[in-house]
Amino acid sequence: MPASKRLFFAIELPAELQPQLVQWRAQHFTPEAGRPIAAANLHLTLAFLGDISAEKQKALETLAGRIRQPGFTLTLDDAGQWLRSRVVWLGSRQPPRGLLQLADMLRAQAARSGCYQSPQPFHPHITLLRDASHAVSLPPPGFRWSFPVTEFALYESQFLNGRTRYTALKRWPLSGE
Ligand code: 2AM
Repeated sequence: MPASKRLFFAIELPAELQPQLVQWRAQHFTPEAGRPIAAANLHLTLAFLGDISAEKQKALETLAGRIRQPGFTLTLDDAGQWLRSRVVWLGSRQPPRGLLQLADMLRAQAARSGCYQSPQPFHPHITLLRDASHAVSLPPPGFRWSFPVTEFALYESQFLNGRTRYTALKRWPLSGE
């Protein structure tokens, strides 16, 4: 009997953007602000699935493969902190409609397949720091990165040797009509 995996759908950041964000983060947040997410782990979650069986994974992969949606441009120009979940994040002041539609579809498919979905509205974000339990001062506005999103992926979250590692298991193109 195969073990369950902890899975989520997400958007990967372009490889060249990862070091830029890490550098910007180091310039604007002190080490006491929180625990930085490793460059390779930076991502934008679309739908969190939790620990699911291989069978449910397969069913959700089939549904994800049926999504037909064009790509979109994602602009990162907003930052914030959620003290409740103790994260500092990067996001969009105006998330593109394509991003919200994609997340809605994946979250609806996940919910119909029995994966609990938070009733809170989807707020697309890239977690930069965890364990940020004290209010931090946020970088002044004016930062901005934009990149085309042409695919989304199913990720596995593993905790190995004291570290969290996210691995893309499967990718789907955002391919228009
Ligand atoms: P976060 O960064 O805001 O914590 C993998 O854990 C990804 O799934 C993270 O991006 C995390 O968002 C997101 N996620 C959403 N709901 C989650 C949950 N209930 N438990 C763990 N991660 C969750």
